Amino acid sequence: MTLTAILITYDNENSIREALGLCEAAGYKVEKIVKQKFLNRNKFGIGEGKVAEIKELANKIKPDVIIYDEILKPSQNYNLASTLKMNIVDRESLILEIFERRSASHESHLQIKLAQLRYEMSRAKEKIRLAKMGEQPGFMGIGMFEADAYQNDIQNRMKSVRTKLAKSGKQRALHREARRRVGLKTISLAGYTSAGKTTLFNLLTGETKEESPELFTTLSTTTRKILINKNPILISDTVGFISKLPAYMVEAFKSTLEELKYAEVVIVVIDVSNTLLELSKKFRSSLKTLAELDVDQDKIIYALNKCDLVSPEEIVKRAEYLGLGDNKKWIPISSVTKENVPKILELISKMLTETKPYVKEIPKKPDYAKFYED
Ligand SMILES: Nc1nc2c(ncn2[C@@H]2O[C@H](COP(=O)(O)OP(=O)(O)OP(=O)(O)O)[C@@H](O)[C@H]2O)c(=O)[nH]1
Ligand SMILES: [Mg+2]
Repeated sequence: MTLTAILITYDNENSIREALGLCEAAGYKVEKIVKQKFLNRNKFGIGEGKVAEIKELANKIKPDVIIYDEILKPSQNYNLASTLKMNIVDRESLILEIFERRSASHESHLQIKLAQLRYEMSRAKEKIRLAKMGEQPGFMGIGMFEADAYQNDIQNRMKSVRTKLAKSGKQRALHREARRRVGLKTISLAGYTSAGKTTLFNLLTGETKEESPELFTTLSTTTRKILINKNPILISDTVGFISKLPAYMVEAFKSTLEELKYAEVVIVVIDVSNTLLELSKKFRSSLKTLAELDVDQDKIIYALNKCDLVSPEEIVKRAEYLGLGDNKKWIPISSVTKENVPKILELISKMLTETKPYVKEIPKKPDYAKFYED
């Protein structure tokens, strides 16, 4: 059964499109879109007048939930939910819902579990704080002792998930080390969700991994061996980025995204068919995430993918707009028509001969463990 929703989002085409994509990926049917210039107001996120309007709308449409395309503070969520008498799903929990629906591997299950527990924890802390200040009646109808027990329980569950994740991180490190020993180099595909990473991956490897216009199609890293100029190379496909993703979600996905840090070459796949505004927003967001993951700028190649949809002159303009103009490491490609794919392989090959395999001693206390500490 499909759940229905009223979507509250920003008043511009790109935000609306992305929000609709997220709703669809999470399995909601949007009955009505409410557009707002500001979603960061104090009490409800939106103005009080608008809340009244939405209440009326909700009475008429009777959706299952209200989707709010911003990260709401727990107090704002509470205020909206209690005034509208409806379940509010903010951007953060919407993304969590998608990840939960899509996750297939054991590791991504764990990562999502950790992200959910962190989400629950931040809400619990805020609820308890408000209950202490007397601003909210009780804590889910239970007393302070139970509230403490509840927090401890979340903490314990987080600890157990972290231990399991650290274990799989360790496993990955061992695999990397083994690959390094036999001199295998790795290239990784990264970029905003729906840029075409998996389509390029499938083209290069002959794989048939799922590619789709839906957001977050890929949620776990896949690695395959290919030959470039007769040299065996490993190539991996990774989970896509998205803007306004809370830092702890990047944290939760660190052990799979970590592959990017250790890869000799990172191909940042960009959907060049996006509008300029969208293009720069996604580009900035991707660079920010790569920086958070400690990925060295020098080993990045930019693949301006979907060049079959844009004229060559326009592509040059867009590359300049992104500040890539003088950078020699960008190439327009199409993973569908295969245009310039041999060219990008050549560039990769050249970079690989110039780089030494990423050498890193395994530290005594593995550094990936720190990602899962509080
Ligand atoms: N026209 C055109 N479409 C493309 C190209 N590359 C990918 N696509 C389409 O773009 C959509 C997204 O492609 P995916 O490969 O699933 O994108 P992704 O980056 O792996 O996305 P996530 O796994 O969600 O992060 C699909 O519908 C592809 O068919 C291209 O070069 N040209
Ligand atoms: Mg993909």
